[in-house]
Amino acid sequence: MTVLGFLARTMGKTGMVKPSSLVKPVALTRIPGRYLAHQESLPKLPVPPLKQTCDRYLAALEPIVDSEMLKHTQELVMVFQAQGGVGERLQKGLEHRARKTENWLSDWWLQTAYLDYRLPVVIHSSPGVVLPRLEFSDRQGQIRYAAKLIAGVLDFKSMIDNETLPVEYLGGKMLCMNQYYQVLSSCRIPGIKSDSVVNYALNKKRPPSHITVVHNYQFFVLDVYNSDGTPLTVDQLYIQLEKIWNSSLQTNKEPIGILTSNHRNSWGKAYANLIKDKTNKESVRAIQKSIFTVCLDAPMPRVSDEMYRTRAAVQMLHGGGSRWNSGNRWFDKTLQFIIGEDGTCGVIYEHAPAEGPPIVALIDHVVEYTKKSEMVRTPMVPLPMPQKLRFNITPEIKRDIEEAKQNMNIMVHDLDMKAIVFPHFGKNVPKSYKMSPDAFIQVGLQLAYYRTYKRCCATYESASLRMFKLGRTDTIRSATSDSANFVKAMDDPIKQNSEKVALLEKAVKAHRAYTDMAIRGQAIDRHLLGLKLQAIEDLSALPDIFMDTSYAVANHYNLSTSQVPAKTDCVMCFGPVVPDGYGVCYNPMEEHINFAVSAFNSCADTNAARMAQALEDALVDMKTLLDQTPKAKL
Ligand code: COA
Ligand code: HC5
Repeated sequence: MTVLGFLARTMGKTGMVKPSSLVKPVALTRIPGRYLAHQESLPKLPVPPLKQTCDRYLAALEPIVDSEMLKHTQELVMVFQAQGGVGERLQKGLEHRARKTENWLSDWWLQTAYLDYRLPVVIHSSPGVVLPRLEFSDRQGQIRYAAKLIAGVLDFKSMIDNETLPVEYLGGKMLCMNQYYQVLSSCRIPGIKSDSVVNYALNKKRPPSHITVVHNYQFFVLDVYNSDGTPLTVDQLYIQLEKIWNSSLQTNKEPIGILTSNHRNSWGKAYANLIKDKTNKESVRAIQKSIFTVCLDAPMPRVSDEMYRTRAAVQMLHGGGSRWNSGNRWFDKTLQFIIGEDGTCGVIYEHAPAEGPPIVALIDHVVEYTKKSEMVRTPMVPLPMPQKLRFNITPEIKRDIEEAKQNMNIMVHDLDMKAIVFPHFGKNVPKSYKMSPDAFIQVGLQLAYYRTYKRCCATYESASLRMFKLGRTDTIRSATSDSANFVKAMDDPIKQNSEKVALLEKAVKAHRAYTDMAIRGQAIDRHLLGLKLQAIEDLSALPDIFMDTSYAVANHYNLSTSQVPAKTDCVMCFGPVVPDGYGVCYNPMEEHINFAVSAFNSCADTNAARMAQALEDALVDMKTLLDQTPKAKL
């Protein structure tokens, strides 16, 4: 893991208004009309004032480093921001970059957070989404649901194509919609040192008209549009899927897709070798170009109802290992819908092109669509057999597959996951106490961590920067001095409840204030990253503040968290970003909250189930504290 942890990963140029050099190789056209007008009206991401970031950085360190380290860092920061010093010079460089680009951060972010990040995308980068359990448990149910789902995605796609997607808002401000144009017909491509992303949707002349379907590790091209440009109907899709299913009954095929789960450098090398063969190259290209991928998964081992969500979460994140469904994927594909024969359904997506919210908006639409759409059998013209993608497996490719299988199985064993429904309350309770639900949950996480480890840790929460053109995310640092004061007081028998409540309120307010600052482009993390990258471009040596232990501690996120709200009652999940950390994703509904907590089994100090329990207890105890303290005192 790099010093920056997740932060060192990136995002970049997904520019669709002005297409990026990273988004290759098709001829990109400007999207005319509404979309462009909307995009042009968005403000540019600001570069925060240098002194503000320096002050806020020191404040953010207070709860997570000791006083000696803090004192040392204060001195370094003073030198860094001194008049005529290196900070000022870098700041000017950043301001210049901001003037001449649409977004000073987005290319850097894509590159650093994603394309240069070399750990496997599986667990370390790609998030999963588990849909509410479906009622089917056989092949027919699986195919029927897959047909409806595909039709639902195509329905959503028509809104993207026609530019009729409703513009989204956050805090009363319009959001950048660019990410919606990046998720279909796109794919990550491995490289030896760095990856890239291709997007075929931007080719308006001949956009792709097929999806890929994978069953028993065998990939198929399924054309989803009729020759007149209308999408296939649910019953047409059903018939086509049935043909695919019936011609991929053998279960002894090489799981070629598992190559995509490997370390990026290894996969980059294997990829170069794989596509030397013309047939392989064409097959890979067909997957990369496809609008999205549908994985028809084999049933997984049955588990108790209590364990179901956890098992489904890992099926989405990694597929269960080489014996199960891990080979039934192309992990570089931006969007993969997983439909298990046993009714377990969900999504895994490759994170480079987009954040969770656009993916979840698409999922919400598809889930509603599948509820409405009925299969009506109508006579129709026969459709051609979907084309099976061929791969020539040389001994070298076979070796790469075996290596990828082994590594995947190690990762599968190492992932410790616990998905829970927090049943006691949802957004309703914090709201009734006039508190931000998200801030309440984050303070609960701080309490859970403090109770477990008797210390506060660097904590990351994703904040959307989509108020700005091509905006992605910044960091809400949830460990604040105010949250530290509260978590230390909460279990202190000397403290009165009224004092604890006052500290809780203060911590929640501080978190909400940090959130407001972050979504307005005034948080510290992307600014510090920008200054650091500017230094790499301009200077021969990194300024001392970036070589400092405090900076390493600040970027070692033992808690990496994200709220992804959805209308659908689904669970979202991702892996930790440091070896001794937790990944916590939550979807707060009105009266309950879906959480997924991940950790690594190889770390003796972490335990996902224990943290999930600590979180449940913390939130319940916070509510009890509020309930027990007379209103007059609040
Ligand atoms: N009293 C009563 N109600 C309150 C309140 C208060 N003091 N503060 C907030 N609320 C209400 C809000 O009005 C809102 O109401 P709604 O449920 O009717 O919409 C609700 O509580 C939720 O607000 P809050 O919990 O404060 O969070 P938020 O919705 O503003 O979200 C973030 C906060 C950080 C998650 C959001 O700003 C963000 O950035 N989201 C994107 C994150 C992201 O991109 N994640 C994925 C990364 S891949
Ligand atoms: C479907 C849920 C996706 C959530 C993914 C997410 O939150 O990704 C974060 C992106 C960012 O830039 O903050 C990264 N994180 C998983 C490490 C929190």
